Amino acid sequence: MSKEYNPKDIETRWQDEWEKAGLYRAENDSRKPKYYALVEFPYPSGDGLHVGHPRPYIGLDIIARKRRMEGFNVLYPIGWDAFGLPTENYAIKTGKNPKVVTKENSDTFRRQIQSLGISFDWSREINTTDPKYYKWTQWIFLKFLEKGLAYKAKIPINWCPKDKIGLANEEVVDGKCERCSTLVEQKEKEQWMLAITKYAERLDKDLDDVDYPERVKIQQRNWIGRSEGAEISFEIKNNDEKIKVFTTRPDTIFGATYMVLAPEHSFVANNLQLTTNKDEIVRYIEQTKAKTDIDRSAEGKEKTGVELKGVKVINPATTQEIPVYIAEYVMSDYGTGAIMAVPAHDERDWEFAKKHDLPIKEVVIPKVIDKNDPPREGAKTVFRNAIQAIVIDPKTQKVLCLKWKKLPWTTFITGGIDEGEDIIEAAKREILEETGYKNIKYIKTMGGPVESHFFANHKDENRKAMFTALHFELENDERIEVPEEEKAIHEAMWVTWEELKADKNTKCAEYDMWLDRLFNEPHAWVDEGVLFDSGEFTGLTSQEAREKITEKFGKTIIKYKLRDWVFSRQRYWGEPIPVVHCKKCGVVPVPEKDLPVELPVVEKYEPGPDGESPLANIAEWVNVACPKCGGEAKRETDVMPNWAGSSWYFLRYCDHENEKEFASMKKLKYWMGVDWYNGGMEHTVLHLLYSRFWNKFLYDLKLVSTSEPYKKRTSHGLILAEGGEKMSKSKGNVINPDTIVERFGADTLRLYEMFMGPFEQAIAWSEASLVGPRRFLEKVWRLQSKVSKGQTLSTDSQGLTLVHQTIKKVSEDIKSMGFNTAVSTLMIYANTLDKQEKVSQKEFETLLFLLAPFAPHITEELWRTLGHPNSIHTENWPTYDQKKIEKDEITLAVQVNGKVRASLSVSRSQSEEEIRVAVLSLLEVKKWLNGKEPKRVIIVPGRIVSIVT
Ligand code: ANZ
Ligand code: ZN
Repeated sequence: MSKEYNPKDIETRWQDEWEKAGLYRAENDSRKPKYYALVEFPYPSGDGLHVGHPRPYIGLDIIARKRRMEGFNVLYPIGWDAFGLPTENYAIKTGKNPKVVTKENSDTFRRQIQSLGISFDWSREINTTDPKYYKWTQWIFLKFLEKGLAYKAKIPINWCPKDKIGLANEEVVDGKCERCSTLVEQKEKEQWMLAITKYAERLDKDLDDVDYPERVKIQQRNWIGRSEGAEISFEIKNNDEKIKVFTTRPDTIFGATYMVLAPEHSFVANNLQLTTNKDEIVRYIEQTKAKTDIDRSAEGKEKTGVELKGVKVINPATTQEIPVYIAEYVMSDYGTGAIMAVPAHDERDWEFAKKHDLPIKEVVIPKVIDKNDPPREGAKTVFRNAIQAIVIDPKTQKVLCLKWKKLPWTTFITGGIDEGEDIIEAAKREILEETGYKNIKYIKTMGGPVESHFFANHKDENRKAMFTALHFELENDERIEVPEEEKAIHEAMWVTWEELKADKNTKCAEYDMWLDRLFNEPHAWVDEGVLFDSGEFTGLTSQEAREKITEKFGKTIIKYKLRDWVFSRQRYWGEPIPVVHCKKCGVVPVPEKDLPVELPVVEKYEPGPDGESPLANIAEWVNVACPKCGGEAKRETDVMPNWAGSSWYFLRYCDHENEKEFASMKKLKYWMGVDWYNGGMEHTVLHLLYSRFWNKFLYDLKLVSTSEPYKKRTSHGLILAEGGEKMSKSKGNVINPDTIVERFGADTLRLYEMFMGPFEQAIAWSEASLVGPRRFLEKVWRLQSKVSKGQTLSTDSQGLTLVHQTIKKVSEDIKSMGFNTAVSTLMIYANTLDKQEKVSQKEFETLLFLLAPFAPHITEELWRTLGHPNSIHTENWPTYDQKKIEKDEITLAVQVNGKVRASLSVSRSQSEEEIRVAVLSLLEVKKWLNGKEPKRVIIVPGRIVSIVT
């Protein structure tokens, strides 16, 4: 027993034993309830594992292990997501076959993961590059094809003109080719597409029913980009055609002063003959072609465009003719590829209108409700057309205000506009009447009016005022005498903007708005408000107007930002797309019996001519007989993107050896959906969306049992290098788990990674901190010498409470991924046991059970040393008794003659006599007893002491 803790004696021995016993194998045809825990399977890179990789594996390992101990049949599988660029590029560089590279790399990964004692069911290991696996990836592709969801389209791809290859987005760095730094172009190429947009609505809506972190749902929703709006047709002058626009702001239609089409809009190409500046138009279209969507829509970028001279459309609301432009900021593949431009209320349209000198017409005005004096119910509402004059003294930059005498108000100079009166005249008149200043210079009218709602105290009525603000400057101090009746109401004074802002009586709900209009560059006002200058809709709120205007001029539609998925890559190391191109029959799917279409072994992995896949260079592979007519045909040489294999791998784990189906419905029904899926935030958008899409598609074909694959999703934080930088090979700061296992043991590494900080947060590695978890394990090791065999759980009530509290806390923390606090709870518990002279076997075993998911090797060793024949990992998870947890201390209310006068803390174990003595010695009680003996003292255990005098 004096033997020291040495993980090297223990860890690999138990790992071998467990594997031999098949301890972590998920059972088929089990009667037990199932539990499916899943982590994202890794890409086996040449660098091997770094310490960041195991964080999620350990986290879900703890959950999987606890679930097994709770009696579940657990599926916790792993495999390799092994197609992809780094391996291909490595193959190009070294001439090594990617298959060989993949085998080497996954062997390393496997060995490393196994050295950590993760309870993966290795018998179900899968590899996406194994033909037995990708046969089914190809099979699913053919289903997409059969259902019309896989199709070919010409779309722009990133193209390096020097290397003559298509580039994945991640190979474009700052717009340049990652290999040769040439500026990347956009080039149209025929690509296979998957129609994920057909599932946009469900992918959005069904997020309601899954347990994902809110931020994950938000990211998914933003990517899908659901947008409710209106489709409105604009007639073309002297032409029977119409152009449809998509707008989310139909309420602004009266302000649509021009129209913009995407340069690719079919109307442009089809009607060039109508225009008088054809060359200019064609040149602009050519220019835009080379640009990416991100370039085109970048904020703050100069808004270029060209008018289609000779073409006009009619704004259906104003019936006015408006010009038509093409501009790169309108995308061809969103909405209808055409917009009604409303410069007054859209930033991009504003910038464009400024640049091209187009009219800006304000049609929605702010609606302001005075929070200090909101309109009152029952009071009559009076409409006013009014001005606010903002007079500034250029010498002091102070502003002229009115301090009201009988009301706690500070206002600008304000007053009604008389019928037919010019607003500048009205403002000047008010300034003179109310302040006496004679020489005032008009600067500008500060934008359109604002609709202001407030209760006018001095008139006892609600006001709905259309305020227009005007900016003036004081020329000199010359004043006339202000009439007495004005003086009685308010007094004029000069204040600074700060004073005005700080003055709590400042009665100007529009204050921030005026400040913005006074001091900032004019800009679009994009918020909602009240309609202005909009015919019969004037005065309606934006929301009311949206409905009414849509009804009159168009129809409601829903658009999504999501685009169809570009599903082909001109590469080697991917799943061949299983179709054949026949001169006679066109695209012919490879018959199911001929699947998989295997990747041929080749010598060179460079792309083919004109950016074709390297497969195009292999004539013997490419040329085949058409499966339909037997004539000359060629294989498709594009391969699938890396996302393909991971879009359905969770299904294959359920039935990984099935040669007849990708997985049988019976097995899927038992195992799916995944109960808990943990993965990185970097996969929150694409992988999660793609796999949800494939699952839904297969669900619709009645080939899987649930419409959502994952019931619950969580994300772990990254482990950063010491100092907080990202670990990367190029920075030379990568830490290999092998060295940690060698020096400290796998259990210490596991415990450290769980203890280092909250699981969801990024955290820096700290070598020095590994000592803590190691010492803790040594303490647990030493505790075995204190165990008095056979003795049952502590009878000491405090000890008993701690045991139950610890079970509860650790159980709950694991459930909520509070792994770090679970570990500290176990540390406290171990410390308490360590302070005892003797430790009962029960107390010690409880510690081992709770620690087993975190440190599976040491707990197994200690458990067996106690003489148990079976693995600790098949034992039952300890349960707790809530009653024993409630704090030993309880608080009793103390009543004197029916009224609560005091309270008293006592231990649960105190006797009634002890309580009686304690109560009667309380100062508050003595006061009421006044030196006399109580008539009665009634003790209701655990609740109340009642004293009658
Ligand atoms: C008029 C308008 C007035 C608009 C206004 C906005 C504000 P989301 O919310 O992203 O769906 N739009 C429509 N199709 C476009 C395209 N193909 N390329 C670029 N912009 C396009 O945005 C919808 C709004 O974006 C639409 O509503 C349209 O401009 C613009 F005060 O129409 B709006
Ligand atoms: Zn044919």
